Amino acid sequence: SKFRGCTIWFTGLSGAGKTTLSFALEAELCSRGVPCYGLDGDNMRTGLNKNLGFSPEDRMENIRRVGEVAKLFADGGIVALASFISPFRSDRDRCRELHENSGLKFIECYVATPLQVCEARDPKGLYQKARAGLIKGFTGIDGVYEPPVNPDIVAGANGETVKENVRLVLNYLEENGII
Ligand code: GGZ
Repeated sequence: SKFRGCTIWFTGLSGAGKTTLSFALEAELCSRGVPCYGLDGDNMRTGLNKNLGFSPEDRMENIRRVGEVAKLFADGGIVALASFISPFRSDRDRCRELHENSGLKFIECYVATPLQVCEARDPKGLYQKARAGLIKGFTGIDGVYEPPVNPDIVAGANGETVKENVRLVLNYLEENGII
């Protein structure tokens, strides 16, 4: 194939736009004939990871399993698009190591939408519930989020449109010989 498999890992707060960006990117890659597959809470937490909640231990295990699954996709020549809060730096770093030990590229994309913007969007009303104390340990409210120190790509920090963010990631993939 003229394409290489890899994992693009989107990290950021709830409501930051990780899944939106990865869906738009998936559509664009598909239209160019690049094999790709989106992994997110909706398809991982309802199946393989349905026994996991949101304690720090469960999030660690969620990310560990997702990392292993993404690696299998990447190894199969597919661009795996993983969209998870993945709040802990060490968990993301372990996913990177797992890939690089197998000679696979791991691209960390920080979707850096500020908490204030995420909370104003509140598409599922979860921030409101977290503020009211109805959800404990909600990321950004009373749960930690450790931003990447040296992300490969930063999207969404300055109110870019989805289209602009898709462009940003595509440019990176082109410049790095992935597509
Ligand atoms: C954060 C939570 C929580 C808590 C439920 N903290 O906006 P969403 O709804 O779709 O994104 C959030 C999703 C996070 O799942 P992840 O698998 O990405 O998380 S992690 O990487 O930390 O394992 C949110 C919902 O689940 N949700 N409770 N306490 N987000």
